[in-house]
Amino acid sequence: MSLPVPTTPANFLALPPEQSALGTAGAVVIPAPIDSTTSFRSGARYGPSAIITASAALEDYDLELDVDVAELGIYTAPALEPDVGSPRRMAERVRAAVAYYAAMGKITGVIGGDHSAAIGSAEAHRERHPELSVLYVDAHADLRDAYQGTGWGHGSGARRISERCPVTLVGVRTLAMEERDYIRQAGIPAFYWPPDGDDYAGAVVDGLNADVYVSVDLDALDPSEMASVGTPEPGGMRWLELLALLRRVAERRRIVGFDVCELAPEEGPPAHSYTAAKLVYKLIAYSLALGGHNVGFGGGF
Ligand SMILES: [Mn+2]
Repeated sequence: MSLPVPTTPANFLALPPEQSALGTAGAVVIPAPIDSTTSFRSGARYGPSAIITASAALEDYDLELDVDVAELGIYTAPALEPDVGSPRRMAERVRAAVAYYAAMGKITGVIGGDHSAAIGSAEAHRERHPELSVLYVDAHADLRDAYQGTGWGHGSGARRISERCPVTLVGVRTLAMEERDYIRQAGIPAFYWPPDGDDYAGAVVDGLNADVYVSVDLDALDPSEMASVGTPEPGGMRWLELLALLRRVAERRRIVGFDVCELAPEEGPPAHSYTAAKLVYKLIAYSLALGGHNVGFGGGF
């Protein structure tokens, strides 16, 4: 027997059991509260709980897509336990968790946590989709072979992924010379910010394969709209510019999984935790209601 009074479920979007059960969920949100590899301001370990708390305030109905996102079904997985002794073992832990839910046919969304979570998450999807493209949205290139003693930290995420499958960088506006050299040598497509063409999103999408994994470091956004990150970088993407890009990807390709990383809620205003939660919500809606995963919502968008 359940408690005979209204309650607020402690899951993503505060969904009742019928909309948050694993069996019927279209998407699984996987909290990864890790920040042992952050290099400047830490606190991303508090990101997943801040995102889930803020998500309770989101409307289930998405005005842009004319879709009730709650009806898509979102299961919130138990938070992964950090392995602070080894970023490499942590990457394997994330990979195994994402693989577990992806094998059920779910869209997986890892919520960080620092951006090292992208390594294992992208790898789980690459194993399922050999032709996977990774869209890596970040103010930084994350292409260092190793940084501060590990090659599996948040400064090396795109580098490790690029060794397994194609990576397209978007939003980058600061770079180490080592990273510049690697981009040239390995031929990594890098769409720097601000964009220099008229159709930034179109040019990005044209280079992606049919199945796409989307990895978002929230510092890709401008600090005016997203200050709650460990390494803020001025001159970034605006919220609506990021959404327009992600929507275009979802319309023209199939988003099979994603991560949203680096929310350090104590580094910025509470409003920015809400922004991070809304990005997770938007990625779920785009992934499931547009393009290759369209679950059959009638008309309207
Ligand atoms: Mn970054």
